[in-house]
Amino acid sequence: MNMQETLKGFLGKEIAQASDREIYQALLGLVQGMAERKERPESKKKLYYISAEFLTGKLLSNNLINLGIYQEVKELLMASGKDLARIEEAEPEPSLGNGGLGRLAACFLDSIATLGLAGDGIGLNYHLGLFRQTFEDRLQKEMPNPWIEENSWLKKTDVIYPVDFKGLRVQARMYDIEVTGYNSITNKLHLFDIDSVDERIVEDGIAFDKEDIKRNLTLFLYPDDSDEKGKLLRIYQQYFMVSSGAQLILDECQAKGSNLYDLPDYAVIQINDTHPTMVIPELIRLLMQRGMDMNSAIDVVSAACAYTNHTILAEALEKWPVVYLEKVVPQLVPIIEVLDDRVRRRFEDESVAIIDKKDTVHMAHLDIHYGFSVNGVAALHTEILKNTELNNFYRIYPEKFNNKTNGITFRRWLLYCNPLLAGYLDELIGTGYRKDAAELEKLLQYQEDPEVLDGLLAIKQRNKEVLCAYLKQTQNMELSPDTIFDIQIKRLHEYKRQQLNVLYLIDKYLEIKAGRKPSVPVTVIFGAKAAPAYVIAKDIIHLILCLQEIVNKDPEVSPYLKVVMIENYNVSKAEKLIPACDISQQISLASKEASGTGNMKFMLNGAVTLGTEDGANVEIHEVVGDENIYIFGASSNEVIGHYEKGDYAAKEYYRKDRSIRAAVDFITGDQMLAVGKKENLTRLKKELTEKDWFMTLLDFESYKEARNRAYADYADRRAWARKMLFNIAKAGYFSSDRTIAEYNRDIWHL
Ligand code: 26Q
Repeated sequence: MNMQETLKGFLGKEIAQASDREIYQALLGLVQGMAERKERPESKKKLYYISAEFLTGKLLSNNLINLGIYQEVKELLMASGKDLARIEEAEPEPSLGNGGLGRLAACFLDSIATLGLAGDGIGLNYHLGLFRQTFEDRLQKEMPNPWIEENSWLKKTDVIYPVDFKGLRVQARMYDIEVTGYNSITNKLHLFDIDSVDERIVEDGIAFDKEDIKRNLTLFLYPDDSDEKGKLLRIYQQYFMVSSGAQLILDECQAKGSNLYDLPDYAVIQINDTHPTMVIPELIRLLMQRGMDMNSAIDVVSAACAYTNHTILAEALEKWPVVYLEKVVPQLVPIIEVLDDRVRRRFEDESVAIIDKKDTVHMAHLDIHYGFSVNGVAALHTEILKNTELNNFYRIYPEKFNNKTNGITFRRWLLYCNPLLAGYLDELIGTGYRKDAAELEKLLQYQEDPEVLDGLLAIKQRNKEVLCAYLKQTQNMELSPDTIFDIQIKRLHEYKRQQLNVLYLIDKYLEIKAGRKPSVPVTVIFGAKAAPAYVIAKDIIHLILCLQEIVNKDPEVSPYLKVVMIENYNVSKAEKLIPACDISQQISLASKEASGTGNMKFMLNGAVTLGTEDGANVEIHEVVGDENIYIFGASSNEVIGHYEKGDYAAKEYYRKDRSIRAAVDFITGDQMLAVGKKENLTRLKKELTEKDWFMTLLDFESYKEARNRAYADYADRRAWARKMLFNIAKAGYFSSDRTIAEYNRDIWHL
């Protein structure tokens, strides 16, 4: 049967007669059928990528591309007057992640399947995922984000495992999502859930009874854990995930003939940050239940588990009080005590203990002692782990530490989101780069070719027009594609320094008001969600929204500068913003951003980075060279030095630098107070002048210089296009196919 007949079969009517929703549902059925019939990898050993987040984004188009039928389906629909892009709008976006770590897990699953490796994901099926963000009175409001429909990518299975909490047994049910590789095999993402979850307990935004575990267990991703009840719920969620996952792993290995003593020949478990760390004691517990002695169980588990670290921020390194674990998972406590005891017998150093003097369990320490590999996610990040943050561990286990610089899947972040550029690359260098990203370098032969340079500019212009139309339609914003598109999209966090970007904009606003008009007009776009309990982050969102109001409504300024805050920034919005970007803002305080992956997506789509020497920016700088990136700010060594000496004083910068003072004072000036809330704005100003833990003011001058230089360079269109070309050509290294090949070569050995 041909595609048309199959699709009509699913629809039960002519394509032309069907609604976009009906066509979406039909394509879902068709794709799922194809994916199920695809080849599965056959191998003794399998990778289990266990993660609290999988930020997959929408799945329809990605699957059509990976199954090799995107073009055919698109044309087929077109022949009946249907537009695939409109049909995609009918698909709800699963919101099973916060940001980088979750999106990385999704890119990895794509690459694992593409490389034909046997590797499944294990996670949780949050019904409401991460909150949906709305703006009310220029403040962030959180709303539930239901994404599961009657007919969805999730397939309910009959696989059920009991999970025991103190005084409560629940049944974990497994749901599966097919993970199609690009012209390759299919793996699975297993998401666990319980049948008794009840969305109706949510009231007033995203508030709910945190103690009603049977009804709330898989409702939300990372419920607010600013209080004890929230922390306990997080432990419930984490244990639920790892216990179901561990049972699945052991069952699958035994079914393949493992006697469990040889578990490491059958399974390798990649622990995505510390959120799934309890899988280590849980596996030990289950192995003992299945008859193994404790010493062997510890050895077996240690040879099967590997840990990835994604942060050096102290507040993100998970620590659980033993008393909390006692309340939720008392069965793990004696095991963790034994694990700690063994460490204490071997090492006197208190700083490497698992349970500290205050009876708190350090999850990362458990991973490092009882896993065989510890990796950072960019070269600089891994060096900081080895030399500073985890130095005491590095000295004990130098052989465990390794770097795996992050990557992104080019299927979603080039072929799908930027078809014009992908098509043009096909014409210029052939399609080989689609499987072997390093082939993008072939583009370098065109660096002096005016026709190609103009071609790249024309594609960027077209993508900007498309974005303008979308923002007109969705946010009623009038924007001009004939301006520089300068974009910062990522979670809101003080270390990422959206506030630095804002201070620059205030400074620019004041300059324009003083009659110094920029030669090229600029459109500055932000997209960011703040954690619901993160007060200062929410204040920064308020500041951006107030500034948007002031700048865009000022007829003297708005012809030269526009500020746009995207509502509910998510993967689908990133796919629209990134291809239209000229300048990619990657301005974290050096040493704080483990890697960043947005930086790679922008580069691949021909944006030029304005950034600090942080995370993977360092490696981007290395491959593109000084000419094709704008680097500014203090180095990570300088920053680490300031922390060690405690000698950074924001007040000094505020006092000494007139433009800093004017910009900071503007935050609580009359104009701001006319549109914003005094409480929020004064709190933020105070934070910036009296604390400024992430050293915003330290880098202000050099940021301003670099950003102005980038704006000036933009005017020489051909020279700018050459920078774009270099960025695209050198992006191959940042393909997650390369990253996954390295994980497999050094860690997984599949
Ligand atoms: C921890 C404790 C309590 C509550 C929440 C958390 C928590 C939740 C989410 C801690 C960390 C996260 C997410 C971290 C994250 O997304 N890290 C990013 O990972 C990317 C992929 O490696 C990197 O590129 C980014 O640099 C890093 O910030």
